[in-house]
Order: sequence, then C-alpha cells, then structure tokens
Amino acid sequence: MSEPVIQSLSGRRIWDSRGRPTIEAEILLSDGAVGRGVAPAGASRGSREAVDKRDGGARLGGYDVKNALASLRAEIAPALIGLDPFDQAGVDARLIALDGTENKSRLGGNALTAVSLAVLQAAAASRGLPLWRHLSGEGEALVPLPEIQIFGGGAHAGRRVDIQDFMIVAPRAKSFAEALEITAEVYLAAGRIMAERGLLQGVADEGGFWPSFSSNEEALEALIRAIEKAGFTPGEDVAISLDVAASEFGRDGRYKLSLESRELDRDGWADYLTGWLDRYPIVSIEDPFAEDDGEGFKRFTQAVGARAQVIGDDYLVTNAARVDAAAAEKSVNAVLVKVNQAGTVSEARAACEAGRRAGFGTIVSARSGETEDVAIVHLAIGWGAGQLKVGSFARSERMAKWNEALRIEEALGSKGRFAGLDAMPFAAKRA
Ligand code: 2PG
Ligand code: MG
Repeated sequence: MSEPVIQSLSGRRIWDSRGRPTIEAEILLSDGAVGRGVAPAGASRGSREAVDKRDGGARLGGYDVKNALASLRAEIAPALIGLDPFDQAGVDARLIALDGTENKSRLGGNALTAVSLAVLQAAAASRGLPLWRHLSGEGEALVPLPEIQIFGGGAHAGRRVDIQDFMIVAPRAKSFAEALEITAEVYLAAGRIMAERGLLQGVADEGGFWPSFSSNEEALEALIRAIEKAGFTPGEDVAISLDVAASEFGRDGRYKLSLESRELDRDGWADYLTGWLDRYPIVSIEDPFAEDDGEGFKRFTQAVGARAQVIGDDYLVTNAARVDAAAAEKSVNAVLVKVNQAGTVSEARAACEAGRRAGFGTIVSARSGETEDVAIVHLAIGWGAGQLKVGSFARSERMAKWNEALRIEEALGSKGRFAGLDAMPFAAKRA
C-alpha cells in the first residue's frame, strides 16, 4: 500500500476558554486518517511571538479570526495537498515559506499553529498511535513534573496582583497521579483560607483563585499557609514556582508594582525577588525580568541559577536561536515551550531541543486561552520535556489536560518514568 498524503485541509472557527474565537484546522489523509489542531491564545504575550492574527474592529471585541481562516482555506490548503504528513519538518517549512514574514503576520501564527498541529495528529492517527507514542517511539517515556497554579494574577486576573502565576510543584511525589492528589489538597485548602478571610473573588483565567491581597508577598504567605493546612511541609512536600511575567510591568530596566505603588530599578527588583527566594521555598521562577531586559536575566541567573530554575518565556518566545544565545550568555537555565509562540510544531520542537542541548529545564506550556484540546500533554511526554505547565486545578480546559496525563501515565505502566524534581536540575539542589 502506498504511503498516505494530505488529501484536504479545512478550517473552522471554534471558541476558547475566554469565549473568544479561535481556529481549528482539520487534515484528511488519503488513507482516511483525520487530525485536528487548535490554536490557543495568550494574554501576556512576548512581542517577538508569532502573530495571533485577529480581525480587529468592534465585533467580538476585535478577536474574530475570519481573515486568518480565509487564508487557511484559500492559500494554505492548496499548498498542502499531496504533501507527506510524516514529513513534519517539510510541511512546516512549506508553511513558513508560504507566509513569508519574520513573525507569521501575513497568514497568522494562529492559522499556522492549528494546521501544523493537525498534520502531526493526522500522522499519528494514520499510524494508529496516540500522539505521545507516535512521537516517543517504542520503549520508555518520561512523564512530566506538573507545575500547577493556585493563585492567578497579572493579565489573567485584572492585574489584581502584579505577579501572574503562583504555582506549586510536588518534589516528593512518586508519580504524576500523586502530584495531582497533593495539588488537589493544596488547592482546596487555599480556597478555604481565601473564603475564611473574605478574599475569594472567584477564579482567574487559568482557574487559580482570583486573589484580593494587599501585597504580592501576601500571596506567598497564603500559599505557605495553604500548603501547611493541607498537611504538607513547605519546601519538602510542596515547593513554589512563580511566573512573574515581568514584561507586563517592566520596561527599560524599571519595574512598576501597581499593587504596592512602588517602582524599582533593575537591581532593586533583583533584590526584591532574591529576598523571596531566601524566605520562601521557591524552586522555579519564570520571566523574572522583562523581555527587553537581557542584562537583568543574566545577572539574576548568575546570582541564583545554582539554586533555582530561571525560565525564559516572553524572553525566549520558543525560538531555538534565542535559546542558543541565552545558553551562551547564561541568562536563563530553562525554556518554556509553546507551539503558538513559534507558530509551527517543528520550530517549537527545535526550541525544546536547543534547551535540552544546553542542559536547560524544558517545560511544555499551555496558554491562558485554551480549549479542550490536549495535544500539549502528548507533546510534553512525546518529546520527553520533563515539565508541564497547564494552569490551575479547575476549569475543564485545564483539567482535560491533567486528566489526559493520568491516562497516559497509566497506559505507560512500567515503561513510564515520572520526571519528578530531576526535571529541574537547578532546583533539585535546593530542595
Ligand atoms: C504564560 C502563559 C501561561 P499567556 O505567561 O506563561 O500561563 O500566559 O498564555 O497569557 O501568555
Ligand atoms: Mg509566562
């Protein structure tokens, strides 16, 4: 039987977890296999990300994707017919060339992301394999350490606190399933504490509690109390991971904390964060500096990188060349990987591999705007990334992903190895 080729590509508008339109692409292969891909959407975005192309105007808040869908149908679909779905690199190169811009602004990074993921899914379907297995091949696979949000802030919670994500990891968990159970206890305890103190305002975009704290540090204190109330020892059973998302409030080496009405320079901000690292069991810190503050990243990583994971998100935008440069100047020691920041599966994978080559921690991440699509869980396991960040422990677009990882861990059985804290080599030294 001859190898299948791409027979058709269609696109549809679906709706994400913020009720905004997004793109779903569907690929049909000549052997009847079907693959779907969905573009997620960020709220705190790096300026060098692949462009999330929206229609603008008044309708649907300007978020509609009719133009990007029209390009998908008129330009992308005809260009892909007849291509080999197993040649992901070749298909992605075709998409990149067809778009022809540096930042995928012509056809839209959202259209390209959905199509690239759909091709990958179709190839797995054609082989009759789950995506993770299609990617990992036979044999053992690494089940990632989950980083799970308890409080949401920044652009995901009306900027109620400046820091975007207050997350936990479970360093002593022996399995993904156990890490989730520990998280469930802490999430529940945090909710009770917030309710008792009259601070519970609902949940933020990724399902973490929407806090009404009067300082950023109060969130860390509440998190420590929640860990203890759940019966765990902070720093031993449960550690803290932050996504500062500092591009949202930092510019030209200055950092403006709205909640605390203070502005700090680069050194003052570094001292502020280092003080937290000294006082709280923080094992990982993402985007501690703004995307334009390479100097801040560099100095901070050189100061604390031996005891904590320092992740580049907006700073590296899932770009292999930027990861290589960061490795050369030691400005981070971990890379966040989001397919839609790059715009194709192959570019995201290259960024992940560049991180691995550099000895970095590698974290596959969801966006704040998500759907029920669980592809990133398969990518994290299939690529052996070691860490997975999906948001909090509520809302089905998040839980669908955690639950999918449970199923894969179960399917792997003795062939699965839970990454645990080894996935964070820098943080492991501290815990
Ligand atoms: C981030 C992501 C996910 P967003 O900053 O890491 O938490 O947020 O998707 O809004 O960019
Ligand atoms: Mg981030």
